[in-house]
Amino acid sequence: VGFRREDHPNCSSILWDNLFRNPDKLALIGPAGSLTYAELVTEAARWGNAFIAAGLKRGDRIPFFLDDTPVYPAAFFGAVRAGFVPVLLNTQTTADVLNFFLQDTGAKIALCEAALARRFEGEALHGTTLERVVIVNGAADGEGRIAAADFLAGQPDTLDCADTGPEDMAFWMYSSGSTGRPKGIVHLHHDMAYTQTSFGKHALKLAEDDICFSVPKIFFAYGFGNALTFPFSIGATTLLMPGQPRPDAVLDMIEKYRPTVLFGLPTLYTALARTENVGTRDLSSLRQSMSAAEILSQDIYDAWKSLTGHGPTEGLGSTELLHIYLSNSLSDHRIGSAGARVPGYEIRLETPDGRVPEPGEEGVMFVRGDSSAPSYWNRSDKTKETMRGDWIYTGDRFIEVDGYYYFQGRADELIKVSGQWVWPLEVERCLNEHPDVHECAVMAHQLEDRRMTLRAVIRLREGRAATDVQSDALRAYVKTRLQPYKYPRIVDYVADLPKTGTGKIDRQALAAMPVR
Ligand code: 3SK
Repeated sequence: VGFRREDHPNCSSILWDNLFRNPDKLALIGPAGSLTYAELVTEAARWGNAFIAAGLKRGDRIPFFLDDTPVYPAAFFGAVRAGFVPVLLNTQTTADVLNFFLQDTGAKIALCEAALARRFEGEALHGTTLERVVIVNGAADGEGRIAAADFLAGQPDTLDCADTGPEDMAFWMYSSGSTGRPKGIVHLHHDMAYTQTSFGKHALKLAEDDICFSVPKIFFAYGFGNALTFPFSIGATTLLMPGQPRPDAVLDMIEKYRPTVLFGLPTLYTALARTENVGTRDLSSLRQSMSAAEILSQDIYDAWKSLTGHGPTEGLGSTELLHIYLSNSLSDHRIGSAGARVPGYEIRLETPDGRVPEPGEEGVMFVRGDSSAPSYWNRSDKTKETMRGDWIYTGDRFIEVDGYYYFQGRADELIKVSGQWVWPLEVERCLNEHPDVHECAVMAHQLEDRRMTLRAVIRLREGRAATDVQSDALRAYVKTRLQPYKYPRIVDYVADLPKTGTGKIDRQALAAMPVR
């Protein structure tokens, strides 16, 4: 893709280059405020200078426990330009995991959203090296806390770039990981620019007059690219929405700020498409919608298309690769496929016995591309499992047809029920097609006698009753569409499926929920 690492010694140039290109253009808009590129660069410079003045050393980590407001890009770009390493934390993190993050990063200073400040004390701070918490978008209370306005007071509004190189550590994100403790994923200074050269340029094709609206938050690699890397790389505008992205609030934002490109997950499109009176909302500003991270069903694709005139373009990425490496093209959607290889990435499928799959046979996916994280922080065991030479082992099983890849589930998900093998994902997809099902998750469940069985957790559509008759009807539906032994033995109902901070179905939380 014509990418030269040496051209990207510090990722802050993605923002700073706009000073020469279009200083008066709006870089960001939203309920928390608007800034032109010149104003955003000034803010970023003040943050960088404040971190230097606080005594941080090159490579020191700075945890960000922040919502999506103008402070996020300002503090991020200021920190990386000054040679520090922001660590983008999921704001739904519980105190025990937050404590692990703070210990793992060895941070002296962290940034915390005022509205989340109560979560950033007590158990979360116990035994950490933290000396100061900068409270953002609100007042500071208590020892060791300082309000951002005081932290930034008197700081110069220009900032020299630290003497970093393309291979230096730039920022981290933590994997949410389905099991075990999260892993710190280390990204380098050239990685952001690589995602722009690959996905941004070849798949997304933004123009300078685009307004990007990423409902997934900046701390999630998908949101980070959508809200910062891609719009700033070409001088477009990003719309930042703080707070809970409730469907009505997202629709209000679209009507008020008129974004041209929407980024979401299938759960968002499902919720939006099923919002009462959505047909009366003005979605005419949207010319394109992207979906990633989970599989998009045909009915949601169709529903979104009838509302906006276009179906969501589906892709798949990972935090290890920083952004998307498989994508449908904007003009050719293969529904049910995560897409084709994005230019700049190589894809390889491997069968369990190490072969290239025969046509129609599935294999586990490996991906290679220059935005891949070289390692997990302090986890040589996990680094060896995932980073295999230049290749990243994804653990996702796919079948390839005509260059398009179809997700078959995780490599470690196969379970034996009544002596026969079942992939839970196949059952989940089947149940999702039932007209009474709004959303569902199907997973393995271990019975008291240690046998494995299949459990479905279902949110029914409005007005459908969670009765034994309904459960029997759903089981019968699966039995007639798949091999009969694949029906879910346990059917549980919930008012809403729990979601991770990144908007995916929280399967760990579901597994911990008592069975009815
Ligand atoms: O889950 C995904 O598909 C994804 C996409 C882009 C960046 C990061 C992730 C995890």
